[in-house]
Amino acid sequence: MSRPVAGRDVDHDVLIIGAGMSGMYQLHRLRALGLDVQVVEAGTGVGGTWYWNRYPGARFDSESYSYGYSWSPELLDDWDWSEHFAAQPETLSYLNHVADRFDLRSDIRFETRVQRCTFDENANCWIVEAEDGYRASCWLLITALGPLSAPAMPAIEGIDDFEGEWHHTGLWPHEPVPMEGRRVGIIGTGASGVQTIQEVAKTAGSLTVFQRNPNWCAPLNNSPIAPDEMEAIRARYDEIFATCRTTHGQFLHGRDPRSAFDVSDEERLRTFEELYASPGFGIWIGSFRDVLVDAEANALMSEFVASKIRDRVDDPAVADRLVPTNHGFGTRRVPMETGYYEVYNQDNVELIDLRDSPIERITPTGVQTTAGHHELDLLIYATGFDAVTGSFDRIEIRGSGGRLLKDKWDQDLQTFLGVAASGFPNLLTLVGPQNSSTFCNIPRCIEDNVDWMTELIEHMLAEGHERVETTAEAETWWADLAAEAGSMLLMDKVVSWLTGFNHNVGRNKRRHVSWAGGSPAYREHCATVADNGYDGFLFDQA
Ligand code: NA7
Repeated sequence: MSRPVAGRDVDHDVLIIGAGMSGMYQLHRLRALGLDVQVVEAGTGVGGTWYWNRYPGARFDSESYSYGYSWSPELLDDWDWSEHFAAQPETLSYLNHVADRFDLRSDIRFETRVQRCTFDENANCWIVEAEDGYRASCWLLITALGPLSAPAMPAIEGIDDFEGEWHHTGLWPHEPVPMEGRRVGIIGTGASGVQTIQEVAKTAGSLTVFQRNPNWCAPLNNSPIAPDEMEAIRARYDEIFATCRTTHGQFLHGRDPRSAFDVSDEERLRTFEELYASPGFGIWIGSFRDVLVDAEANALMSEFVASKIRDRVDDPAVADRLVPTNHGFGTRRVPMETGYYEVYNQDNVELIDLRDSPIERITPTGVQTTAGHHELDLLIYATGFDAVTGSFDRIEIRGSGGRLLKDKWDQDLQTFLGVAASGFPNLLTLVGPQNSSTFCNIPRCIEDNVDWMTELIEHMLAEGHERVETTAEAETWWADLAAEAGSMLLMDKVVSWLTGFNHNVGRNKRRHVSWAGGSPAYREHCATVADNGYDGFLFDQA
């Protein structure tokens, strides 16, 4: 039993929900302050996204060495990445290694799915209850739920009728799922679908891809890292992380300062070709400065990528279906691929365009579209997530006066810096809504958030504060700023999870779920708030 402030009688000083990358690091930081910290985690192991998303082909789109934690020189010293963009099993091994190296597991309770969190106004603490009967009180409650951790099934009739095997990519089983010789169907062609399709197509007897809207995909250009190259990378870690801090989304790719119209047609084409041949997200976020904000510049880039798709797909009619027409390049999340378009040249792969023939229903033996029935042995749902707020909604979180967080956010999604919500004292949300993390090389933004949160808690301990809460004014200010920052981007007008949509779960209008103003600006706002005595927060005021 710990008593951090004023002899408070609680089970733990801090309880963290989630043992993914943010929960793990937050645990490490707060333990170092001498606090009693308990993490609860629904899974049987650490890793969050990398624990759940075990689908075939899952891997980084960030350079591996820009993705790992930066806070321990020892960890940087003893971990070697084998590829520039590591596959999921390697990342999960890395996170298990971190858990072992820093003895994190001793403070993590696994297989604990939190059901309810209730703020006790009189005792100034949170009561956390889980499905298995676990119940604990804590002074501070920190959510480390991840922005993409509530998998969403499609709203299609007959979904429970299918008698074959089926899986959602975000809830993939731990045991291998055989593909050889089987009739496999997949619904969804976002980042997860694309990675799955290019892998499954290698061995499936047949693969039927049900595509509603094509996305603009670009080559990952992955390669192995030889031991001497890893040594050279290790020697540059300071420089690598310093570079990340300067870019909009903390990736290693900074934007080209030129306009697409500053250069000749030849020079523009040469630049596009170079980006297309270079590894990682450069093609998305390292292009001319106006490509993601100016429709005409964007059209040039889209035209270039469309020509690449047409070059790579043999059948022009199939290529046509793979070229997006309802949004420009980079205005939705760009799935990174390795041989994705060539998959459609294989005899065992068929592309079904759901815009021509929508799915009518799932049947016991397959998928019925308006054009015909597809018999399947295995059906894969790569249909994404109830992004950003979905993982909060699954928990009954009740703040002051018993108000439900879901109701508050359904009514009006407002947070202060993405880390706090008014009416919810002593609740801190790591990488929460309107945080910079969804537009980020996420571990970099996680570290910023955790470090900032840790300083806030240190401040509370130093000042003897028992209670912290943001104000309605502060969150309105931040939500307005987030809306304004997003409005500059072409993607602001496009329907995707980044703009808060998901028709499967009834999210049918624009929501500002993220901070699109860039990581450096986000960090600056956070620093200013702290420098001004945590302006925007009230301490010890009920
Ligand atoms: P996404 O990017 O949300 O993609 C989901 C895909 O599923 C997308 O192609 C959707 O088509 C499709 N979808 C969803 N519902 C349906 C229904 N009802 N019928 C047909 N097709 C459907 O999720 P991902 O998991 O790929 O990626 C999420 C993030 O994880 C990604 O951005 C990375 O950052 C990691 P739509 O485009 O809506 O027509």
